[in-house]
Amino acid sequence: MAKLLLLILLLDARIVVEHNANNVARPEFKFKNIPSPSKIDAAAQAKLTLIDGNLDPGSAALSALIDGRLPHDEDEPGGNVFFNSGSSGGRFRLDFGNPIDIAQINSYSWHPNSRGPQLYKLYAADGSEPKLNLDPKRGVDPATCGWKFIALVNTLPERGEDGGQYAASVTDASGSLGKYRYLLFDCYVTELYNNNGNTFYSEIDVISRR
Ligand SMILES: [Ca+2]
Ligand SMILES: [Ca+2]
Repeated sequence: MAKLLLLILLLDARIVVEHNANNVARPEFKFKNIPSPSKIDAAAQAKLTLIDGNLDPGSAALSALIDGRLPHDEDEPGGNVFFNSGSSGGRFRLDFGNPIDIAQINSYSWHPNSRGPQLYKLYAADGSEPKLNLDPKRGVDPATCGWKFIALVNTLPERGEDGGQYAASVTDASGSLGKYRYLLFDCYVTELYNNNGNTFYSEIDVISRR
């Protein structure tokens, strides 16, 4: 019975993606249904830790993911967080200090071409899981060490231009994704043709349930 319930919860995770093409993307990050990035969401108070991979020398500090600040134009490395050029991405963790009831997880990115789209796996843990490994490196499936898989977020277009501004929103039909202390982002490159496939992440918001 517990397994069946878990399966239903997994199926209920909903992922909505919105895209502002290069010619209409503005620093305000406005989207039709996904809210603009927030300065006062639950992630703003979280502790951020790099688990695996290296940030690019041109990247902002990891804290730029939750600082509520946004890049002013479409190619502003210092206003975004991105993994090292030529690398295959990496992992980072958010810690809220205590489990919080999470309604929505939103990620925002902006770049005129291959660094625009997002591709990551999202995991969560409440801290009580037996044998929870808080720092699973690449090669270790987080789902095998206490983490619950929440969603695969993929904003890559099937065809056409991939640049612009992206917002991805993960929610659950029940109104809550669950009560979690930790989130793990496992970030991948969006293309393999050159070294520029690591996304320019501008902000990550976590909205707690009211
Ligand atoms: Ca924020
Ligand atoms: Ca930011």
